[in-house]
Amino acid sequence: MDHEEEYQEITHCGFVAIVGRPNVGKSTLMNHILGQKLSITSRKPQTTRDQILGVQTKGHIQTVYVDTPGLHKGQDKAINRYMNRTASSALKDVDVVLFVIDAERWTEEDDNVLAKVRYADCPVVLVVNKVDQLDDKEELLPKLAAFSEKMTFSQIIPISALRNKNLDRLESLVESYIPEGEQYYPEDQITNRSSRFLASEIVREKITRQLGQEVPYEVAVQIEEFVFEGATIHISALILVERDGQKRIIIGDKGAKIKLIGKEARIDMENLFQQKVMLNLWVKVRSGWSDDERALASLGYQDD
Ligand SMILES: Nc1nc2c(ncn2[C@@H]2O[C@H](COP(=O)(O)OP(=O)(O)OP(=O)(O)O)[C@@H](O)[C@H]2O)c(=O)[nH]1
Ligand SMILES: [Mg+2]
Repeated sequence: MDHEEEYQEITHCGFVAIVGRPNVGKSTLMNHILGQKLSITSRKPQTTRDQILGVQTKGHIQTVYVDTPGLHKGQDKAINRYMNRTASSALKDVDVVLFVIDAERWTEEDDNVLAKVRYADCPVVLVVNKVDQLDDKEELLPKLAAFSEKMTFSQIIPISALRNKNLDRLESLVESYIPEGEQYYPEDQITNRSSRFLASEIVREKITRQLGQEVPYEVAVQIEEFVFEGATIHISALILVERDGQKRIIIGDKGAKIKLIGKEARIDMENLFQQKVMLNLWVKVRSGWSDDERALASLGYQDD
């Protein structure tokens, strides 16, 4: 017998889709499990637009979390169709599905998600998030009982992603479903996304967080320059909006708003890249980009 083979360590590797309607805390959950901010988050729905992988390698187990855009209805631009398609496709070829809901209430949009996860051919775990927001803790048990009627879930786990409550239990459960297999990513890799992509998302997060209701959905960010010069990364980002009024809002009075967005984005980039960053932001109007398939593809919103 070949001794090398005999002593070879058995490894595990698997994919975990994080799905749910917008704003339930999917990206917060992935970031908090990984202990690293990879996916942008905000109080507004439809923050995430793409699949973003978060890779966690703990010794012999590699778990690849797939954060997805919130599945939604009622808007039908090309960007909405792209987001819904992206989220639905994550349900294929994964080993576990985490169906995230808000403990506060089950909505029609959750029914819409349920209709999709029902046919997943792997275990589906219902993750009941934001339990910290329930005024009365007594409410939780009857709520969990009601949610359990929706379909036969493998498990139902109440958590607070933001407050790191019960995440260790969720992680152990997820790991129990990860099959044997060769690890897909090197152990020091944490995402499939490029630094350019992560930089553009950070800018989009700051815009989403800084601005009022109507602007965020119509903003895209394109990285024009990403160059290393000595110890500094020089980054130029172009912010695309749909209308002239939105450009004025983003720039703000005497440029105050865009200055703030730039400062916050730079701080996050320096944390993520562990390097000094010089960031330049530009705003441009490109009407109709969010409903134009070709414009979307040129901005990187295209199916793999
Ligand atoms: N109180 C509380 N807030 C939370 C919790 N988890 C997430 N949030 C907040 O909920 C909001 C939405 O969080 P996201 O992680 O962006 O939600 P998402 O499901 O990824 O949203 P989309 O990308 O738009 O689909 C943010 O303001 C989070 O801070 C939680 O456990 N408790
Ligand atoms: Mg998200």
